[in-house]
Amino acid sequence: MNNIKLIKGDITNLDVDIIVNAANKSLLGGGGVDGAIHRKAGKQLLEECKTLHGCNTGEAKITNGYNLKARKIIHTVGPVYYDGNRNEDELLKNCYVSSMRLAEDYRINNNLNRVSIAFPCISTGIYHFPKDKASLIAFNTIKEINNQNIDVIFVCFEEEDYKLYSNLIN
Ligand code: AR6
Repeated sequence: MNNIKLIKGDITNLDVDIIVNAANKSLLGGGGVDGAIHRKAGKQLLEECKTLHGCNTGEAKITNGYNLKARKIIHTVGPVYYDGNRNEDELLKNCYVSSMRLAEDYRINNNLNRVSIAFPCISTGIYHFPKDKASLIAFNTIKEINNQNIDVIFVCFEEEDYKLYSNLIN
């Protein structure tokens, strides 16, 4: 499992190929990590996002990184967590699967040997997905995909998430 890493901090500072945004269906910005990414990437990001016509829950779309150090941003829409009986687990898993697919497309289309992708803890903020269950889904999905050409970094903004992921990785 040498291609999975964990860091605590702000995803907008990372010098990686791709950062993932926990967006909403409009893809036109919002609070949380989405707000932070749009603020730092600049207005051109919103202009590109306007051309994408939104995104369904569990799916993902890619844009340029603009003023970020990251070359690309993959915007994925996590599920809003209600009671766990509305397909929330599957939809969250789909976010990781869709994002990894786009990352692999990016790698192939640009003739790169490897790419690095950083994920925030999708859906666990404003969308209230339970953090323990979300970390398991994220970690197990990435392990299951097992793409040795993609370096995955889980970025935890909160200490609670960092502890949960540390227990999974070690
Ligand atoms: N870097 C890394 N992680 C962050 C950062 C950051 N700069 N800021 C927050 N987080 P949330 P959601 C963490 O609420 O639950 C937006 O309005 C945060 O601690 O950003 O998927 C969108 O437009 C939490 O662990 O996303 C949608 O409407 C994680 O990112 C809605 O929120 C996700 O929290 C999406 O809600």
